[in-house]
Amino acid sequence: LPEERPTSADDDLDSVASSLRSPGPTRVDSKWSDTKTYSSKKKQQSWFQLPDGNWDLGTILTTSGDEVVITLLEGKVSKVKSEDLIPANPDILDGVDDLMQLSYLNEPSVLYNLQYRYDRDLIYTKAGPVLVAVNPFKKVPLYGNDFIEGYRAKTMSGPHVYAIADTAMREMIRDEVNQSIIISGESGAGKTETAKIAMQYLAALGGGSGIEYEILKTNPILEAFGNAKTLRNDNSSRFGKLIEIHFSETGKISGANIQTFLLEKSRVVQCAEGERSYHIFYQLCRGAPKTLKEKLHIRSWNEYKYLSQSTCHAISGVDDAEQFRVVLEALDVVHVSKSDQESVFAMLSAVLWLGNISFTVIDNDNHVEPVEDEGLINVAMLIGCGITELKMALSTRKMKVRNDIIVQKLTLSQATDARDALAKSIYSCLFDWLVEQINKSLAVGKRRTGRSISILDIYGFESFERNSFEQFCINYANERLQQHFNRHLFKLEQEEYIQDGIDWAKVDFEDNQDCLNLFEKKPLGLLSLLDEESTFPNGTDLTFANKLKQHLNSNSCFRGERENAFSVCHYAGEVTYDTTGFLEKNRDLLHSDSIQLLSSCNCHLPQTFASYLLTQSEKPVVGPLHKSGGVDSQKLSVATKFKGQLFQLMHRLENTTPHFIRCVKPNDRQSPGLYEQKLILQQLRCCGVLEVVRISRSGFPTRMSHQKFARRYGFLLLDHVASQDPLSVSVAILHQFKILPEMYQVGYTKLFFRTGQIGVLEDTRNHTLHGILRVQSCFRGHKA
Ligand code: AD9
Ligand code: MG
Repeated sequence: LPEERPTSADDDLDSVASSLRSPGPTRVDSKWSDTKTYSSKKKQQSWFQLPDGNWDLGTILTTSGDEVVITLLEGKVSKVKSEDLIPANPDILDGVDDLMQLSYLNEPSVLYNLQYRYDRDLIYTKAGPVLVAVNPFKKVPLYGNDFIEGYRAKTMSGPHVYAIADTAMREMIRDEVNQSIIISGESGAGKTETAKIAMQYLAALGGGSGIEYEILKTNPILEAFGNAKTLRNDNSSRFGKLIEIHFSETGKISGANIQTFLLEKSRVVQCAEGERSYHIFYQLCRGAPKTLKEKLHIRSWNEYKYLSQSTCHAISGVDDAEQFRVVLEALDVVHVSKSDQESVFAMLSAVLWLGNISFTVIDNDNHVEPVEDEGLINVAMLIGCGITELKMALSTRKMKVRNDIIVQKLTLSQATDARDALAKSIYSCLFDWLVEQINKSLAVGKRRTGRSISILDIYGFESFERNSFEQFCINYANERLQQHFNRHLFKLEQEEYIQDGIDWAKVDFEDNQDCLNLFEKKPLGLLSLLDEESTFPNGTDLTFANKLKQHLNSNSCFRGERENAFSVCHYAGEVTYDTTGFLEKNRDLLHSDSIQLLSSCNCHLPQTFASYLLTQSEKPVVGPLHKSGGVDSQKLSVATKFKGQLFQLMHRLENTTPHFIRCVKPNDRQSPGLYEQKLILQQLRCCGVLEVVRISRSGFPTRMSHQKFARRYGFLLLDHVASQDPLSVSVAILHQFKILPEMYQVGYTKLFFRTGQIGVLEDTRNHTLHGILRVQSCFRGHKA
């Protein structure tokens, strides 16, 4: 009988980390495989790793010592080491809808199972309590009213987002506990689509008041203003989102609230080749009616510097003008008045024209003045300020020296930064303002029941060639979410064992608290040190990196790297961050001159934005403290604000019953039918799906009711069993096959097995059945 190999948590982290470091072929990795628990037997199907890193299924022909001869699928015969083989599951387990049902839980088996289903458009699979969704990149016939009705009436089952939403709905009503659906995955994996599918289901079941229609209409608005085409995803969300949908006692939707996280502002002023800025800009340029275009001075996309930095301006299959009409209609639905809509478009036009403002050098010190051209005039007109005031705000900075205010001229690069900072601030305030309007429109009525289902669509773990401040924040968020995930899962496992009355030996599971401490500890954690360095006038990205190395080198989750870099051992692997730009992005300064300019405008949106920016400034101090005691706004740093949001989010989630959906991207080309094993495996590791498998491996992952077990294997019994009740038959089978007591547990309703155990029984069952069939056919042959 196979022996269970104890796995150490350190082994696990190391192997994940090293696999991320070297993107080459996946090693035959003891972590997720049952290699050691498996003795190669003749006829047994096994996974064999090809030189390209992919796995192929082979059948063992002969074994001698350490060596095995196998035939691979295309008929090729190879001689391999038995330790390089990983057991495959019996055919009856092909495409099981829950990975927990696999007898052999190993990476190739999990990959194969997902692929088997994916090839049949079954894009959803359970991994125990987690739903795995593999992006089909095409329309799949799994949605719509018939399916919604099927899942509602329980005539349809099987893994599905609808099933998750349905469970959330039922548990909310039954247990009177708030629910959350937590969706994660990397860019382009399908999080936003999945969130929309869940919303559709909840809207269909909880609809009636009309508010569900408004909720669905928030999607085109937020996507227009917060999504953009990137190299990874034509419709990439550049912000995180939590939507909380409230229900009445009878399960009808009574309102909703949206919270957003960390919008990527830099995209407004800077955009990589092949990518686009936010969709709304192109929609406005292409879809605005002529009168609006004339009134707000809207031109073609290629006349704007911000938009023409990238040659990419269209998305195949998307009609921006048509989308603009969709957005207009959605804005009507969420009660943004026509005049407010016009103000919104005026702000967008102002942002675009800001990018066209240029400067001329006026003295030998490289000081500049804005050129008084169309760009400058249009911006002043659109935001409602004087041309002189705008020129001043863009080219000078007021400084307080003792009791005097002096005016300092800006250099070209300072002025350009001031201009871009203003554009970014206007855009991000506009985004916040829109979310505020949406929330007013969706506000929960007076009859609050306090019951809600929240859907979280947030960026997954990111590890690129070059990782910057954004990845730092995103990965920190994922570290927090992972802890939430682990703790919940652990609790669930425990509950199921206790419910069925079995011995619960504590499973060993990895906590990522050390890594979280590295981020959060005060005063010597990554975030504190970042804030501290951000307040130093002479702080630079290099002094920041040095400070980290000085204080954190002894931390096991931290590694100092060359000059401007450091590495963090995340749960999903080690990531190296380049500190270039960290301090500036963390400070995210807008000069008080610019805020004052906005507050002096005679249009209501700029004034509102100024008040947003001022309230941010009143918070604790971060931002370089000028030796002269400058009048620059001093505000909460980006990282600290994000941490605050994250704590609030975790607090909200902790009071809910979570449902996890892990989205997986099968290829980088956004094309249907292409299933790239290596890419998928890496994601499964990063999003903790294999961690679920690991946790279960330490316990008793295979479960079968007494009835089913007795029915399936009862005929293998050699001796007569006195009592025919399923429990007695089951126990007799266990005895006959000499299954070691530590390999199973008998619960009240189910038998619980350690991994691999059912495989042994299943093999015997198959051999016996084949034997019977052979005897039968011989017998028939004789008769003939
Ligand atoms: V990002 O982190 O915001 O860049 P997401 O949100 O994970 O990313 P998204 O939901 O935008 O990815 O999905 C990317 C594309 O995959 C969509 O535009 C669809 O074309 C495609 N997709 C995703 N899920 C489905 C689906 N269930 N059915 C069909 C899908 N197509
Ligand atoms: Mg998205």
